[in-house]
Amino acid sequence: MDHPIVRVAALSLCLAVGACDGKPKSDAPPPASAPAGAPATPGAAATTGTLPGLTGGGSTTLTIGDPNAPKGKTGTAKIMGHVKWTGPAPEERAAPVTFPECKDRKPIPAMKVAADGGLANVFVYVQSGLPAGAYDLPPDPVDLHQKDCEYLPRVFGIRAGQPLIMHNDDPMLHNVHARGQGAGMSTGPNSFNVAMPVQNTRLMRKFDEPQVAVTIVCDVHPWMRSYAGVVANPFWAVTKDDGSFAIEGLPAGTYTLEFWHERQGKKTAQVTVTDGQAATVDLAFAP
Ligand SMILES: [Cu+2]
Repeated sequence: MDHPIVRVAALSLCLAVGACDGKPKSDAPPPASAPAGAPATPGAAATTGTLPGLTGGGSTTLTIGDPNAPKGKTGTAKIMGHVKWTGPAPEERAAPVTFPECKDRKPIPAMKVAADGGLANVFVYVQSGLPAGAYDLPPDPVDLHQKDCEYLPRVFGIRAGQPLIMHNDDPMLHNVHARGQGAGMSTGPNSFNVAMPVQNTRLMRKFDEPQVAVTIVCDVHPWMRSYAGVVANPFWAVTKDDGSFAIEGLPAGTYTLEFWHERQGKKTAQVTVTDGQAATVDLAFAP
């Protein structure tokens, strides 16, 4: 069983002896992200804990949620739709001419647009309208990989307080520099900066509070970007390559959805859903 706490313990040892063996773990990594609307795990609405043995910036002690808050409500309603880009086809980024260690890189464009205009990597979530309540954290961590000089995934959702496992799959130094929004971009909430010099090592962190989105950069390779939509409820999705998304398990209600894109900013839409029904919300970003 590959429990986060076990991995943190291994990391502590790793840091204590000053080096890691660099051998790949034989266990399979957990899914890259929890599916939207995944069943909640009882007993995790309020999470308090310490993360031993971790160095660098950011919080090591977290208290997430109100232990006395009612459980967050779920249901059988669904929201689905497509996000499109209506402007001209974006130009591809030029490959870097330096950094020979990154020759295998497959650049991930900021504007990932399908032939019909479908826009990928838009973070969609229920911003408001849910009944008061605290949602249990998903049982699994979220994984962020550094592979062939890119972060994977480019855009992901994570709950405040949910473990983020950062992997360096490359035989070179990367760092994971999370910049929370606000005055102290590199020191405030949701901010940390950890170096990962050794291949096949992992670190764990958590984000402190909901924020869409936290930018993650590598200070060694300036094109490397990932974006974390840090949310307080399980109702989020990232648009697929065709621009489609789906959020399931909602209680009936009227909600404000927010759509966030790294280049195009934010848009909101109102939607009303009823039990057992699917509502469709299509949205376009224009130049
Ligand atoms: Cu890097």
